[in-house]
Amino acid sequence: MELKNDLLLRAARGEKTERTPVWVMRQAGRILKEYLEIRSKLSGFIELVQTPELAAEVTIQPVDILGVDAAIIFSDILVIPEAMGLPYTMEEGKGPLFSNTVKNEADLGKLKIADEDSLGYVIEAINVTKKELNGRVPLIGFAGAPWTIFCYMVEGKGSKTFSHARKMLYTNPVFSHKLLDKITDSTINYLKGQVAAGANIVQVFDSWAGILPAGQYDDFSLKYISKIANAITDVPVIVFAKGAYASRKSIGSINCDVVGLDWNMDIKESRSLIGPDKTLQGNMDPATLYADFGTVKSETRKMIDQFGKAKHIANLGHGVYPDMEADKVKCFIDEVKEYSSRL
Ligand code: 1CP
Repeated sequence: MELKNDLLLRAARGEKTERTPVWVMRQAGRILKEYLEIRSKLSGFIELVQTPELAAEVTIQPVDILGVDAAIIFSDILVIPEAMGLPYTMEEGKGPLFSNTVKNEADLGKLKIADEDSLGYVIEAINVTKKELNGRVPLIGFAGAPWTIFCYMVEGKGSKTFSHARKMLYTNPVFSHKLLDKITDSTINYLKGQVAAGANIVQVFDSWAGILPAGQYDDFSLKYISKIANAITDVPVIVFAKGAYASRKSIGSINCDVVGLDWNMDIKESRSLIGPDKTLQGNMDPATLYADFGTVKSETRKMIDQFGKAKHIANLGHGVYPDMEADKVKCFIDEVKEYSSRL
């Protein structure tokens, strides 16, 4: 179907656009009261993710309420470990918890390679979302990067250090690569399924990129992201590797279309490391949205000025936080649209 607003896709391919497209990481399911209303009627987050009609509804809310230039399918990166055989629960206020972790060859042997059938509820949510979006804006599909998923599968929960996962890289690199391979194959199947169902672009979230030193990052993470980028041929691929300062040059050399920057990555320096070809995404400090409206606007303009008008998708440097006001997020979005269309 023809998209009425395809700014994001054109910018991702490096084409000129009338203005800078904008969306916000974690725009669905964190800050909108309309989301919390739906969520409060259900047993929890997992029920929402697994009910396609409701997942579609909360996916579209930010398009209607905030005016973003793309929707991102409401799901989580942790559906992959689940489909591979590690179920999780979402503990209120604490985050995810896995009852089993991957410790040895026997655990690894029991893991399945996920296919789109094991994630049918996400594929169905994409089908419903596409129908209801009716071509208004593109739909972003996503998955976690294999390294970030490895962190949860080995650790079993969120962590500041992911020391069990990091220990595994040093004590058993061969095993680590086998697990990363299995996650990568699962992720490729999953993303291909999302694209077949109608996702117009996909983002790979490497949220825990920043805890690895550069040499290990290239070997244990970027290699697998690169494999994914090579396998997804029909739509643009965005790679967001939070904190991967030392690896920006190598990220610039893989076969992706867009590189996401976090808010500590200097824009000019990143452009010179990544090179002129790729589109950059980001990167205003999310905490700016705690400031007054005037500051939100002036910081947004500063960001636009540094990226310039071409080859940029405006976003925050990481997701919005749950206690942020929707009006401030909207102010950021409106200012990107207004200011960039005057350039
Ligand atoms: O825009 C959106 O919010 C779309 C849906 C979405 C996305 C893109 C959710 C829903 N999660 C994610 C990605 C995700 N999940 C990432 C990568 C992006 C990032 O770095 O923020 C990560 C690391 C997760 C894992 C996760 N899921 C955590 C973090 C745990 C930790 O390590 O501390 C948590 C708390 C979740 C739960 C979750 N995921 C999404 C929602 C709405 C929620 C909250 C669940 C609830 O309602 O209780």
